Amino acid sequence: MIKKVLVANRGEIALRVMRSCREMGISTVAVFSAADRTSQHVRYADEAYPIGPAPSNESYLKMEKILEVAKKCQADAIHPGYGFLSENALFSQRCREEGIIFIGPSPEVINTMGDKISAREKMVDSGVPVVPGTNDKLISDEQAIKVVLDIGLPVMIKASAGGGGKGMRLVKEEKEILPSLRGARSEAKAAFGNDTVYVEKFVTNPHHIEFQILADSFGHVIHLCERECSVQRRHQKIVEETPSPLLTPEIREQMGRHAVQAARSVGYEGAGTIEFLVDNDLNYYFLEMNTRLQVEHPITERVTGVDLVKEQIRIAAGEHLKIKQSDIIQQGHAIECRIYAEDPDNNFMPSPGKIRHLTEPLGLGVRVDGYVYEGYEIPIYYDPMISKLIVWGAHRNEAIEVMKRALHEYKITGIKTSIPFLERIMENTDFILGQYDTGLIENNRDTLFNIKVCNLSCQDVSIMVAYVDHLRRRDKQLEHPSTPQPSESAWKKTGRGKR
Ligand code: MV4
Repeated sequence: MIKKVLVANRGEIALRVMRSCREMGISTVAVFSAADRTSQHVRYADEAYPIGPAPSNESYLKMEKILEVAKKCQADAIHPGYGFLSENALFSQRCREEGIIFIGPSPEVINTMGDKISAREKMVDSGVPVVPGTNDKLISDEQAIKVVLDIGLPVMIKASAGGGGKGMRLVKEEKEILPSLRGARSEAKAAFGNDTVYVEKFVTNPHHIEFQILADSFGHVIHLCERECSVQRRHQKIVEETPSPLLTPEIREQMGRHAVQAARSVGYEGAGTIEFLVDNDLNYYFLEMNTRLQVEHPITERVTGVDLVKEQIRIAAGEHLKIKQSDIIQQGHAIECRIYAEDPDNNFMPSPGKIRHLTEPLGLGVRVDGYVYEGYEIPIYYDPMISKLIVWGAHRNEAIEVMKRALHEYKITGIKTSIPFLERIMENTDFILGQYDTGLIENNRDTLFNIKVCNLSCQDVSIMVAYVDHLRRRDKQLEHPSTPQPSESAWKKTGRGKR
């Protein structure tokens, strides 16, 4: 039985987890850094304890401090949320040693999936398609060149300890192999303290499509269909939707079976995500597994009706999964927009500060998972995501209309937010047609990064250009009165000059 849960996180996800706890009659414990004394998760919890200074490596990443609080307040379990300690095998291990339930998978599974080479190996063994590439790490320069040329250019060199794009290099030409190898290794060494790298064939213009799975401790594994996460910028997801406009029912079923197979092959327990790269011919390949609850989980909840946090808690408490695969049907269409405290027209610079005014959207089909309130000061120490706007419609076009309406209602002043950028995505033709891949933002720079200094029409601009031309001609005439004017002034053509 789980009667008390410590939530080892902050922001919207801490609140999200506590809401499900409350509905289950489970009491909640918040932990907070010095920067989060006035944060919502502290107010919402039944108990709250300080765990250290603002920087996360002195607070939310301090395993022993968090375990000490959990023991002192007699929490039965710890929910890690996402980020921070959520995919830390040592933390899962330490919880086990202290007799506290870690709401997530075992340290063994986290380790296997955290190492991309061993994850690939497991998938190959269990018949889940992986991107053509090496099953072993690269050793010498000579071997690396041979392996790359065997696979055939272009390839990607990736860090085995990586994920999320760090320590990754695209290699298009033979002469780039060794410099890219060195670059990937040194980046991986700096980021993960491990310079092991491997090679995969490069998949051009891929989609990023992931499958949600749930697995109990009795070997019962189901999937809750996919999330289309191809709207990304610098490996950061911006918009997610389900169902994916790309998939057919047949491919969805096949991918779902492979996702279940992937989870089963490692003895997975809890909620997890299998990421796939999908090309335009609907070939799909296992990319990596995320052994945590994900930011974008609400769109899956919206179309399947399953509360993923409740299921995580029940599985961790040793209950049998009551949902069968045949219970899972995608109803309608859900879209999530991530709202960041960033200035989209200034290279997405973080925009921390005090929330002056806040009006959140409401109404049919709208869910906001957030944590900020009027007068709240967003700390600079953590991720700048302030909320997630999740909408539902009976079909995709309706969901887009609900999203546009909800973004229009959303008013946040005092800081810059990504809302105007999200509104432009909702107006983008490729997005509206559902014909996009991971290149969407890059391919639509002109319209998405419409950096306006002021409201000028083409007519206004032509008048300004003509007037400047007129002034230049007049000055020339004053300096050299005898010079004949070559042609009619553009100013006259606009109809503003002397006739
Ligand atoms: C790839 C790829 C193409 N081919 N692997 C980026 C993040 C990391 N998790 C894996 N990534 C990619 N791996 C092969 N063999 C293209 C990407 C990629 C990408 C993947 C998903 C979503 C957005 C992306 C943006 C750029 C590159």
